[in-house]
Amino acid sequence: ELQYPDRLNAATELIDTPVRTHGPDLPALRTPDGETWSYGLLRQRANQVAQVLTEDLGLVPGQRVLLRSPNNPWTVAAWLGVLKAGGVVVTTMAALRARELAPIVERTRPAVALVDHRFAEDVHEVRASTLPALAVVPYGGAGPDDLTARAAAKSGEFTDVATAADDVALLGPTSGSTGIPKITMHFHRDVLSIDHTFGRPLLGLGPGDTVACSAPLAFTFGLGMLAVFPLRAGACALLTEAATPSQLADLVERHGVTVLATAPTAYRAILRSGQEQRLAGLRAAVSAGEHLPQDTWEQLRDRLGLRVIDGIGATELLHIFISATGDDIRPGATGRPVPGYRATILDLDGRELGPGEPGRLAVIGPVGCRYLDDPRQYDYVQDGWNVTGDLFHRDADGYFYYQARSDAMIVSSGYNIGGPEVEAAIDTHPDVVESGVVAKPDPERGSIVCAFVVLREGVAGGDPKAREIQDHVKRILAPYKYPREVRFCEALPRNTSGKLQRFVLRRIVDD
Ligand code: 3SK
Repeated sequence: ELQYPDRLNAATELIDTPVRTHGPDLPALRTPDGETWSYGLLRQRANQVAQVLTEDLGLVPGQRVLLRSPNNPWTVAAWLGVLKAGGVVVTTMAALRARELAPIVERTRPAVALVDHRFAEDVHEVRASTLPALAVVPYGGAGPDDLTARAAAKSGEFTDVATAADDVALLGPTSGSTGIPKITMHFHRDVLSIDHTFGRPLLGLGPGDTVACSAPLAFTFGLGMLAVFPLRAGACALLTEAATPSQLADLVERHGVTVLATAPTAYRAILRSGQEQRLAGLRAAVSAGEHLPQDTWEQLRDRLGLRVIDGIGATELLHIFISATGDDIRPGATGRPVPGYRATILDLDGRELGPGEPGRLAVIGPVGCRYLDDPRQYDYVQDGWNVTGDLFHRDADGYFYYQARSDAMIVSSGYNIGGPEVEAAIDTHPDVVESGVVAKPDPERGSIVCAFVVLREGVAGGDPKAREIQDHVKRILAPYKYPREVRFCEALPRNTSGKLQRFVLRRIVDD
């Protein structure tokens, strides 16, 4: 069992302890355009952010700070600075639109928002409509109010707030299948525990490693891979705002990346475009966010000798809880519970099922699901088990095999997309009567969002209308959620009580 002292600030452990252990000069963060932040510089900037928050903005421990930015060094400094000041980070992806941010702001009520200046407009819009008291501080731009200018005026000396190990450090929104975000709460000790359960035992990073990851720092997969694991190990994270598969291959080749973490979609695209030799410098590769097909795993092994570490995690549990590495990998299986976790398969009545019997994956370990004030807590945590919403079976040796998602969630290129959220966006188009959205299997992305749309009488379907609806969705939701396929139909299949029969739509797309 993991033991932590009663008083623990995760930021102290992530940046001050490494500076003490390795000295200030090791590179902590790099960017593709040649910027390098040493551990010493990252510590100084994180301290300066903590000073700005407490001295200029009056932040007190326990208050929340919203972060919104693509992956860059100031985002890591801001993240650490909030924790140092005893604040609670509310992470949001830069891709979110105002209407997606609004419920997050409304539910978490941050005191301050630290926002990459290029993404400030939506935050100002949400502030005006939802939380006028929110102090919005841009960064990365010019002017005396920019966080970087304010930070430059500070000494860089700060005594981290002595938070309790189980004070909340992080509020991580996750889009539920309904589109109403659930806000997961994670403690300071949770942030460190993912290194004990996954980072250290499965990746074994050290000062010689450079890690790249396509996921945003705002997604806990990216937070672990680009901040928690490398910083705990004295390794370096390569932070990139652009992470298409070919850009990732380029980064690995040109920047000496030794560990890559991305979704299966990217590995498949790299293989399909014949660029896999550009990954030859990797000593480890991690795949998460969606199911890794066995043939993708085998192609990377056969063409490159790379045995990809597959894993399944959840924002609710902060990081990966089932995975395998090295000789423990059993092709076709996601793996076994990582150290500190137990897993089982439950039937619909909560009874444990035996080997070979498919059912609901349930796990228990050092991090558990805690939603902020949300009755959906009781769906996720049942009899102490975290019931993840995935269908798996296990074999007699305790390896777990993915079968399907069991709810209305669509997993596309590693992103979780709530079907009902996309439907609600499509339905705001003036020509749309109603819509039903399901996952369509896709060789590239695992699944794509496929929308069945009923148009107003007299309105013609066809490609131009489909494109118009796609553009409409991109304007109101993060663009990765738009329906890549739009099909027009006369009516949607519904049961006698009017509930959309998604399984009928799924059957149509599967045919
Ligand atoms: O989707 C996943 O598998 C995942 C992995 C790590 C952290 C968070 C998530 C949702």
